[in-house]
Amino acid sequence: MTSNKTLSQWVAQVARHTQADKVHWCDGSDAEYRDLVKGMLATGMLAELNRTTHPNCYLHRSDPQDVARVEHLTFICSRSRDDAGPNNHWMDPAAAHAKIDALFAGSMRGRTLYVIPYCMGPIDSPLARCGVEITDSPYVVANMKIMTRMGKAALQRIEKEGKFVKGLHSTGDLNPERRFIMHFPEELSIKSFGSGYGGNALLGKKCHALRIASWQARSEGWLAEHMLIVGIQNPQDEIRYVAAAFPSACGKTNLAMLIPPASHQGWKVWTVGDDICWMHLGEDGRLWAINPEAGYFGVVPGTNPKTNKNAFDMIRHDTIFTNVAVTADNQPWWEGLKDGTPVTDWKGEPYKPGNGKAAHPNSRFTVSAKQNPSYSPHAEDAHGVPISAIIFGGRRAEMTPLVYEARDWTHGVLIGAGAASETTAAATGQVGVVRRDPMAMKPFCGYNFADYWNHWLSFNKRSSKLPKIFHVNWFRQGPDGKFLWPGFGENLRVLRWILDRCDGKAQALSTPIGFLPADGAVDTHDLDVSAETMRTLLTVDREKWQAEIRAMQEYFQGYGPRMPAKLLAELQATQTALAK
Ligand code: OXD
Ligand code: MN
Repeated sequence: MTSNKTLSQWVAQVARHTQADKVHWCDGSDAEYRDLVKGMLATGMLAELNRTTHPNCYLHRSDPQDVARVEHLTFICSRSRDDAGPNNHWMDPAAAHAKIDALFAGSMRGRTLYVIPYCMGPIDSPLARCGVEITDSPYVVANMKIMTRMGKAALQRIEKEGKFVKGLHSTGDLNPERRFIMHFPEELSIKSFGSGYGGNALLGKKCHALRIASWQARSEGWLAEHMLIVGIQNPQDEIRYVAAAFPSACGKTNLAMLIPPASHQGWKVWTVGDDICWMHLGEDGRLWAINPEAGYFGVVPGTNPKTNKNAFDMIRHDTIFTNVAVTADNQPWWEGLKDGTPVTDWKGEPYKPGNGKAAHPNSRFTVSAKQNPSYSPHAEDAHGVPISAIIFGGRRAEMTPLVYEARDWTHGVLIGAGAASETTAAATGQVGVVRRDPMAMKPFCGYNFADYWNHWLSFNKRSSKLPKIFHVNWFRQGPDGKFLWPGFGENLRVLRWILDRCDGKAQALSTPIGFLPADGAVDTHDLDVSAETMRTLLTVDREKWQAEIRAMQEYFQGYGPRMPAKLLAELQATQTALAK
């Protein structure tokens, strides 16, 4: 099936070990996708949704114990424990292989083994990287078809380059006791067992494009980040690109598809990516970004024509829904959808109001990026798009201002490294707890954060044309628990301030934590937010920030001697300024 010996031998060895019934090499064609869907409809793995309102849309209900990423079962298996760092769970590679290989033994008996060659990034891009996922889940194959450039063209590229990331996946018996997501960065390989859920099972996404790619990126001098990429076009038709890192389920997809409010005639937003961004230094010294993915695996709840009309329209056809509820006429339904009434919940049981959510809070849509009305005509550019600003963000009910700007690159790296956010339903565990989530990469950095920050800092020596760095927080709440900032389309006002700062135009005040917009510098015309609320959103509470700096110091101590001295000095400078 392939001229690449490593690949054919690996497939044969896995087929023997897992005792798969059949081997299917995926060609990535639409006909193959249709056959897979047909097969899954027959076994009940998929259910067809209302053909008239949602043509070619299907519902998958995952095992109720398998609905999110499992960070506690995710391991980086580097030879040295210190290379994985305190930010990762670590296992010795030989022990990890032995443990997981025992689970794979015979696990595909009675099943088809699918071989999925895929390319992360535009197929002709020198910045793209290829992989092959072996899986026994047709649901994974269908999702990978939407999320990556999969099939023939990817296999041809692999045969030409001879190098690919190996990903082995089996759903096993979905027993959480026998579930592991293991990464072997030195071998460029991944083994995932016991889960069929997105981030654990679609190995091109978090496992390859972030954990393995971040490791590769460090050794090759680029950055693999948990960031959206968006183009902002002003009324003069100039387009500027920003990359923004937010933890999971904090609105990356919404920001990437933002619809300018009525007050902003002539503005337009173009989506390049909604989740992952690979950035390389161009010959011109700027950072150029590609989106390695070809589709979106987005959080459904909250999507409606007001919050994200582009997403709402885009998921009305040719979409796989996972763990949403359904209405009496078989339409998908989720919390935050203004119309319709759920009759069956995400587990497939009759929905009883007052008995929990109808759709799972981490229910998802899988859809091709090409269905997005704001899909950028430059999303397939082989060299990527130039980034003017990098934005870090988190979900913080208190303290963190709406927006602030780093003094310089090193300070920007500190802002990213010190970022924290309230946890969400995207991973199993408690929701709403503040945890440090540097660069929104806590669950995704494939190596020691201290080395990762050093890698970020090193770009300063390589270019004088790096993007400016900012931090935003859309989630500040008042004493009544209501959000102070309207968010969604209105976030364009903040993006405008950011881009104006990049052009040296907008007014800012220097504060101990960085530059904050001067009074009136964020345009609030036609916006129902009082001047007093704006002041609350844009002040630095020194006492709270002093406590925050102490929390960062404590966190950084956990990285011991590998911690970059430059970041500690920058933190010290902030602390001194706050004490004045
Ligand atoms: C995702 C996540 O699925 O971050 O994008 O969990
Ligand atoms: Mn994500």
